[in-house]
Amino acid sequence: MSVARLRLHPATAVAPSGADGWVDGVFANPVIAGLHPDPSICRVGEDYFLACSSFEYFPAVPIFRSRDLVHWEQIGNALDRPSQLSLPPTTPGSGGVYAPTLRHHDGRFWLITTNVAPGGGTMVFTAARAAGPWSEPVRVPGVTGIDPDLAWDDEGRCWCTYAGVEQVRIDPETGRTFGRPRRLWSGTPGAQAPEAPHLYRIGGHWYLLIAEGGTERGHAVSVARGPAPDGPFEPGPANPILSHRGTSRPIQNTGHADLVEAPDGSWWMVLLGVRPRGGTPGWHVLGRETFLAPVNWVDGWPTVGEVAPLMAAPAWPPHPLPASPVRDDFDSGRLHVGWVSPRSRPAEYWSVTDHPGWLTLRARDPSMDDPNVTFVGRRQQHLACRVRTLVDASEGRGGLAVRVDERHHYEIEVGGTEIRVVARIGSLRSTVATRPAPTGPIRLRIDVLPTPPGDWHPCREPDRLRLGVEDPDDAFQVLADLDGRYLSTEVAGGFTGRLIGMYAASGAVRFDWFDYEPVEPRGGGGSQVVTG
Ligand code: 6LW
Repeated sequence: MSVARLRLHPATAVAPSGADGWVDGVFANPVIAGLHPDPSICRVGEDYFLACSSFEYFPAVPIFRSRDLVHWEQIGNALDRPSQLSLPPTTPGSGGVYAPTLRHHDGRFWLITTNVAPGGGTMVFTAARAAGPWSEPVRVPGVTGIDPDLAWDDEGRCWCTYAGVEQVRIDPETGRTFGRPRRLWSGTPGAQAPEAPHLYRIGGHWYLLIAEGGTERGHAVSVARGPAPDGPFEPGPANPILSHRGTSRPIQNTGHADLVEAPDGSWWMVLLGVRPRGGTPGWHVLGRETFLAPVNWVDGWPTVGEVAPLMAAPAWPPHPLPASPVRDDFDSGRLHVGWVSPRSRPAEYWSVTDHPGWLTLRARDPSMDDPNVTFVGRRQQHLACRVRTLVDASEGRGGLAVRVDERHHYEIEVGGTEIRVVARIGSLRSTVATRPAPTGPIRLRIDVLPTPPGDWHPCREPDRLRLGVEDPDDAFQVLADLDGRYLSTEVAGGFTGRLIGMYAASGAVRFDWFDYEPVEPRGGGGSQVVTG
């Protein structure tokens, strides 16, 4: 690895500017920001496809496409019909759908994943197009571990390798398993949680890439190789090939990786990482995100250097995407693929056609504390952002919420004659501010403001959330200014991050539009450009 200090224009000293994460030969990490962990990638011709975990959210398993590995567009969700996935109200936060593997084989896309919710298990789905429609699930009851992988050998036999690390041969068309699962490799002696295996045939070897050390600060990627898909496997000489443990690097918890070869023969790794902020122990608020790093081969083993916020771009030209629009006007007659809801989103509880041009939400459970609250949200994907909505609560009660799970959320809501800010932190619930509500639709707003890195103190919060209303003259009236650490993974626990969205807690609540506006350069801090 070599580290070069690029002479960046002062305005771009933190990261390439604007929505484009690739400027002047430098790309910005993460490449898919916000709650998008456990990335799995495959390439078909010139296109790359990627899938992520989605936990208790529905629709599940977001699918992305890219032409250049840096710019990713969400093209669907693999599990977007209730017949494919059931997440009952007993599904806890961070339960549900874990780490998928996405592959293209024999002219079809294959996806294998685990629903850890009651009644779930290992499931295989197929699709002619990655955008869907995806098939109904084929259940694989003989695979009882998380993080299943699919790999085919030259005889067309399919090997399913999963956390532990164990392996069993399966028929992915029927879900039948052949023989008993076998322990393949336990990773580095002493390291916890050997998981996230991916098996590849590269050259004359079969490589087994795994994560180990747990998905927290000790997370790491290690590799082994052998002559056949079922081993025996010899650990790599330089394991772990990637870990940021014990470093002060801005990206932490690096692990759970997958490899892909580009058409030019270069190799790349997608992996999860987090961006902790604030004092000690550091709080990450966006969940585990997807990062990209170049892979070099040394003596037949893959190696990876530091995964940095700014890295030397691939050798091919960028394929940028149009910037995401700030506003969703709810005018298209359907919901964008990025909108998700906890556990389920029954058709009778939401509509963009009842009141054309408005999203109407009908209450189920009565508050954001409840598993089946009617909440439609999107991932918070930027450390600094501004979110606004125009809400008509004349027939109900609801508003704008930032949610990690049922026990960790802040919201500003309108109901009756009052606007109120509610904070739920663990078992504590408090109305922290109230104000009389004017008549007619009201503009609610939440600003997320990260603490500047220079403002360090051992107890400094990662960010602050300001919740309030916009007056007719656009002035922002802040009702509450809350510490963001309580909506972080380090406080809430689990595997997810923040969602921001709209909810109805009673009656019918209508939203004319929803704005999500990043107010920062990308890249998450750091001015060094790292090359592979
Ligand atoms: C996933 C496991 C992990 O199944 O976290 O970071 C679990 N790695 O591999 C949930 O995402």
